[in-house]
Amino acid sequence: MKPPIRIAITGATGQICYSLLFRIAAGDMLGKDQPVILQLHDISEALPLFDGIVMELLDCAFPLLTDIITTDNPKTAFNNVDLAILVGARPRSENMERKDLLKANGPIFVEQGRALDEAAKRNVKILVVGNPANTNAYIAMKNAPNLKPDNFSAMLRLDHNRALSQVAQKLSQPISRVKKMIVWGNHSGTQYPDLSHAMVGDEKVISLIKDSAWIEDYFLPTIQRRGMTIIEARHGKSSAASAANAIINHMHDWIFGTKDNDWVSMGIPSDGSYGIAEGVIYGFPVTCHTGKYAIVEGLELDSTSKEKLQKSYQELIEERDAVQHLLN
Ligand code: NAX
Repeated sequence: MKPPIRIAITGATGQICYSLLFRIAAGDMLGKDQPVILQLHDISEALPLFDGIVMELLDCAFPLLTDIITTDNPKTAFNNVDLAILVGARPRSENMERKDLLKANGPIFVEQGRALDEAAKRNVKILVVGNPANTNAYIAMKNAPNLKPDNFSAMLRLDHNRALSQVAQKLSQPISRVKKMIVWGNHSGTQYPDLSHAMVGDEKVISLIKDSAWIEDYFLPTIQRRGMTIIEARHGKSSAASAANAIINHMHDWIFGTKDNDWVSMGIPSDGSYGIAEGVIYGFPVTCHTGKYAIVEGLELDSTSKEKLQKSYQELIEERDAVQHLLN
């Protein structure tokens, strides 16, 4: 048996985690031969909710689940972890502006960045899911000076999967044939789901989709507003099972590598590519090999795409400026 991998998960009594924990414990993320230790964090008020979750995890009799730790202390949660999935955040309430959400959630990621810096393994892989995910990841990264920027990432994979699925449906193709999708930018309404490099088999998606109006009038707004559409359809509850699935995809590909001749979208610190300033956590097309991600370089962008990339970048710069006081 392999030694267990330690996985910290925050917001672990929330709705995304109610799907996520069970799939990780079943081996969906790290494989059916990889034992795991779950180090679960939530705020003090939520601790009683762990009782039922732990009972249910035990009742599944997962052979791979070696141990479960529950805590309200980030340092205990992050102690010696190989992977950290930061889901915990205050949800956006009605009439709450994006900047209010930043104000409410920013300090969480200051504390968690510091705790990761102190307690996690030096090669820890960190995924920030809690919104606003890109800027929260940026705050955590800036508060963890002893970790490297490439320890950090933010989740764009749900947007990426949504885009794959819409194209597969439009062209009546199996999802597995749709490749080279990109979602650039911020996990927000300014994100840019870009079909210009996407392929089905040997053919370009944009030549297969004859009507360009479908792309501008249906595809882009559908992906950009999917989160809100789900909230309406689920009577106020946001995406949960699909978000958990995207977390599993993101971590799996980061660890085990992306497929040949394909890439995925991840929010990662820019290295200056595509006009995005170094360090900004931005959605890029990336390939992963031997546990490391790398931006796909040299893609041609037309002027419309460049404009859309810049729009999302400007939003991230505004978010960064709004949280200056939280940066180390
Ligand atoms: P829930 O409200 O069900 O759960 C949130 C959890 O965070 C709760 O357990 C709560 O106790 C905990 N929490 C609250 N304040 C905290 C604090 N100060 N420190 C630590 N934990 C705290 O939300 P859920 O539906 O699970 O969503 C979690 C986050 O994921 C939200 O921020 C949501 O917006 C974000 N999402 C991000 C997505 C992405 O693609 N990046 C997609 C799905 C999701 O919308």
